[in-house]
Amino acid sequence: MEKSHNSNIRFISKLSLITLLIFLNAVFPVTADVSSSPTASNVQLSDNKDLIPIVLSPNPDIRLYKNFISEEEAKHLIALAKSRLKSSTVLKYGQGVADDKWRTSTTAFLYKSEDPIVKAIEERACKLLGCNLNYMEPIQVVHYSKGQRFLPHYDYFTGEELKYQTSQRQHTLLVYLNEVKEEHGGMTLFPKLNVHIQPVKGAALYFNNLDKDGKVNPLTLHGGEPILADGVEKWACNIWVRNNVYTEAPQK
Ligand SMILES: O=C(O)CCC(=O)C(=O)O
Repeated sequence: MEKSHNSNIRFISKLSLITLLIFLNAVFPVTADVSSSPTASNVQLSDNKDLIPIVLSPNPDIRLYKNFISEEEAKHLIALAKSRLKSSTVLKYGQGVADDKWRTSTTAFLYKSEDPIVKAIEERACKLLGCNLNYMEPIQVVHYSKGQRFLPHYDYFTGEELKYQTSQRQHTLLVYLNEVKEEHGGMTLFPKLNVHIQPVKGAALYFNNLDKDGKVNPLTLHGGEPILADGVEKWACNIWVRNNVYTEAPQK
């Protein structure tokens, strides 16, 4: 009882704004149009997972789903990624380039449905998001060690970068593959909303990068805070779903 109470506290920032949002959400259920987002109620997935959203923000639509993947699945993704890690990149003229002013982590690109576990995770994400598998980019695993971080940025494409894409990134599902203690940093931060999420193994952070009219939502600005201690790691994976069929090679 005490343990689960503490873990809930870790999920949700102690800051008053979040507390207020959660309170308001409980008292006045969110009425925002979420037609292009996963359903706001519990989702029963085909593999019998019952995912219960914790709503962190109605606009942009940000939710946390505990136990999106199992411990074994998290271990498997980390094992696949370990030998493939390279400096993480950001997009410049349609190409992924390393830029340590912004992003100092490492990334491993998985292949689409490369094995049954990866395929099961992709299909679970599709079921949750109500999307077609061919709208999804290949999963990218990210790894941070001490001092590594990703400054606040958008997942959607803007300005020049749009020219190099045939679709926009609509849904982000950031799945935490290990737990990072609060005192060790590594939070995902939405600075315009004052929302912080501490990584908890197996949990998936969902947010919709587009608003209900399909326009990009600047409130989705987010980043990964630095890891603060020697020997501490953060592992996560990005599952991005486009607003149309994904045709490009994986880039960022
Ligand atoms: O590491 C995080 O918490 C955020 C990662 C992120 O924003 C990204 O990889 O695009």
